[in-house]
Amino acid sequence: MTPRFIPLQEIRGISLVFWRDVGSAALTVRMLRIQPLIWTGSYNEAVHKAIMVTKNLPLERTNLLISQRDQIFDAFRRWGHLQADLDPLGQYLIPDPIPELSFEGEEAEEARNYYCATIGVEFMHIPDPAKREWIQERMEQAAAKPNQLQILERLTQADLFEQVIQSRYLGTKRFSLEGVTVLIPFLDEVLNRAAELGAEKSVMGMSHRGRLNVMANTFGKSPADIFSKFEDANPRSILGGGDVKYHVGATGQFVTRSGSTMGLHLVSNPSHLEAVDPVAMGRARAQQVRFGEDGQSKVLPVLIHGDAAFAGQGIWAETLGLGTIPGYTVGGTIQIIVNNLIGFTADPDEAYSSRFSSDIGKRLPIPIFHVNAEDTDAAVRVAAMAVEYRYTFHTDVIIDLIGYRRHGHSEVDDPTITQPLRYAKIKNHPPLYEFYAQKIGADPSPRVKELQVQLAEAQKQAVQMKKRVALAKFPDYWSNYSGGPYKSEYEVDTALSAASIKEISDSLTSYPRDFHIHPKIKKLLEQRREMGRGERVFDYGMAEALAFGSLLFQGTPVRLSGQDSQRGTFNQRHSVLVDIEDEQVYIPLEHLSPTQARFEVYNSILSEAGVLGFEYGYSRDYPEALVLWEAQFGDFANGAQIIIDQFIASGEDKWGLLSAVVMLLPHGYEGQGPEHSSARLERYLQLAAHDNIQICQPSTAAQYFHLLRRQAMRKWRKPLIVFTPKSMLRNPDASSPIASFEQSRFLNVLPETEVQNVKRLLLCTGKIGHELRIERAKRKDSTTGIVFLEQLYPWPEAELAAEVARHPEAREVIWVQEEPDNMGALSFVVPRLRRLLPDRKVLSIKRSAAASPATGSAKAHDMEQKTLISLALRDETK
Ligand SMILES: Cc1ncc(C[n+]2csc(CCOP(=O)(O)OP(=O)(O)O)c2C)c(N)n1
Repeated sequence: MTPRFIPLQEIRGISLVFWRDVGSAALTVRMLRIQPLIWTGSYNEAVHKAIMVTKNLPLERTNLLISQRDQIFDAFRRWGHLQADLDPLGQYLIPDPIPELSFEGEEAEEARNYYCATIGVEFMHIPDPAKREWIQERMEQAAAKPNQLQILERLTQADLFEQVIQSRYLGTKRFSLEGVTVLIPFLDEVLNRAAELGAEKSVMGMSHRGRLNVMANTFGKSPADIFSKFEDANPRSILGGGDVKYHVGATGQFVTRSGSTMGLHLVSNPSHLEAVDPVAMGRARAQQVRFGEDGQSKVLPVLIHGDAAFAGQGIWAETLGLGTIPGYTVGGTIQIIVNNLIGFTADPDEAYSSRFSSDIGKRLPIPIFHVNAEDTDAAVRVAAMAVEYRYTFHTDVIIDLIGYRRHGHSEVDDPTITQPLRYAKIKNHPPLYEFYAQKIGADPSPRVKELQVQLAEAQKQAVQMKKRVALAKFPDYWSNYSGGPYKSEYEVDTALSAASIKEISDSLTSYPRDFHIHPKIKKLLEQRREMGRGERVFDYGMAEALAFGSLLFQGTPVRLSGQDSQRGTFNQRHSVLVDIEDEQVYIPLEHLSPTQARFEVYNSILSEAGVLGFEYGYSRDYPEALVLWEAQFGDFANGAQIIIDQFIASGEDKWGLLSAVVMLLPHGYEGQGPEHSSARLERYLQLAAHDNIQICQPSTAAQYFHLLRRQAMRKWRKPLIVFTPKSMLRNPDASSPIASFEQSRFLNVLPETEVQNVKRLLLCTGKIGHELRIERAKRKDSTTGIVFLEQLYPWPEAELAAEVARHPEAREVIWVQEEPDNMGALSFVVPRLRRLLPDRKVLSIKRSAAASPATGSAKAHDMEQKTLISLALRDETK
């Protein structure tokens, strides 16, 4: 028989031919008189090899032979997941007809068993052959039998927990895990395997679905505690504060199968789906840094998602993008989709534009395992594989546990209204523990009875628990810090001696002898050195470097990230020097002294929500560090609004959790258009209550220096929102002499110092104050006082009252702002001034109300600004 010659594909003149074995390939070669390249590896490798060899070979007569077994397996590795049995109810993920898989025979059967059973794996998009082979090898072998009795026990616990709540608290929201209770034995295997590979802790982020179940069954929280939340035992203790039971965080201990314990932390989570992802990652990273070199092995991050949220939420896409970026990597996260094939009432085809909810994950070279959540043994097998993969290759792994949802979205919803057929089917579908017991031939009923008794007992205890269960206990590294209301005892001396300033400045303006510095940076460093010696006034860039340097010297780590933060958007920072001959970098702040603390500065990915969430998370587990996030322009921070609203502003109120994260928001009206003018001060002021955050706008370089040092050095841990300058960065009016660093501290109010006989008092914050001063000098105005409000929140009432009292003749106190009437600090400040100064006339000057913060025309801006300033400096204010 003449072998047929069927080129599968042509690559640069090479025919790729799949053949059953090398012997018959050789025969073909002889018969067709071609000059072959024989290759029996996988299809991908053959293609790769073909491309490589064509560089050196005469092309027309070159052919490549691959065995048919490889061809078959290759097709199943590539497409098998599309024919896998993944949907327990068989409604949505119906196996697709795939022509590439229409093989028959023994080899096809074998491949089908590996790739089209209850595990479907997507991994052929990973370019690294070592990673593909790793998965291939594990998929193409018989599965080991797990401890099935133990698994049955865990499934029974998980299902019974939900059933008991369902019967005791009918119609109360809990977001049952039923339909995907496989999560509990799955997590067991993840944690056990991770512990075997060196993990001592796991930081987990998850949303509502199954959260209470995980708290009870994975974290070991007592069911009585959890049930007491259903009793809502002591509402008076949390009037106006606290959070719902399925959002609060938890700490716990997991006892591994070898008897060791692993610390678990479940990150507090707002309702906003996926918002917790970057926060959990930042927390994990901070904990890894605390461990030192081995940190990535010691702390395993796990994120648990819903299928609709995984596909839909942008913040998750941003977080996924942090994967292997040096400043943010956590060495791989186990990403679990608790996939019930529904999002509230939306079906998968309404929730995602692709077959799988997980498809966004394919943008990264990471594996995605889909598992039928009714094959618990398969899920446990995948759990072990996923963790081993993470520990081998240090990347994320996605596991899509595909099940169903037994009840409505919450237990108050009736799902038969929107998915009647589905829920008719689910009604008669046995719970997973029953299904599993049947599979392994065990009788679960005695254990079911026992658990029912235990859980009923726990519920009785819960009814009697009158006290509200205490909020999270902080780790020891929080013991030196406080939250709550501001107290004057939190003030600290932030001045530095001239000798220290010189010493620090000298090191942060030095670089190795053989470093080829850019001429502009050379000059900048020379000038900074002069500043440090008191020979030149300090600008903001140097004030910030000095603040960082002094803190590092004192042992306070500093971590700054944001887009282009190494250089600084306004060319002001230059924290990383680049050698102009070989692009090697040198970071002076890392070379201050052998005992200094860790300095990190990163150019972040182009994300706001993801990166700010990460830094907030980092600050939660590194209270000793100064952790800063910088927006490129302050306006862009609204891309991170969820993190600001749900964590930074309200985390302490809802969860009792503190953070001293710093947000640097470039702000100021300079004619750069609607999106490069305002950092939306009004938004932060609206979020301010109960001393939850600090909102400041330092108007001089020294004020900025003292503010940063105050934030790091005081024991009071509160987020700090700083409105930072742009044009004022190098402006002499905002520069400071060395003396301002040697004495004093951050002043919440900068008093009027030049004018003695003040008749009108202008009150403002930031750049406009300097512009008013310049214009006042031009006009030789000797009766208008200008006072800067440097801290807007907590409202510095006493300092302000004292300053106004120094100007008894000033009958008018006028708030001047660049922003339109409906923006800026006006609606926050003016009512407070009126209450504080009942015997003075309180007025305001601002742009007229507008829908966008600023004009798009630089000339229109100039005209507006002139009008604003001249209105402020005239008497006829209305
Ligand atoms: C950002 C955000 N948008 C909308 C909601 C309202 N919401 C709560 S749960 C839910 C459906 C979530 O579906 P899925 O992610 O599949 O998780 P499941 O509840 O099915 O486990 C929606 C839309 C929310 N909590 N957060």
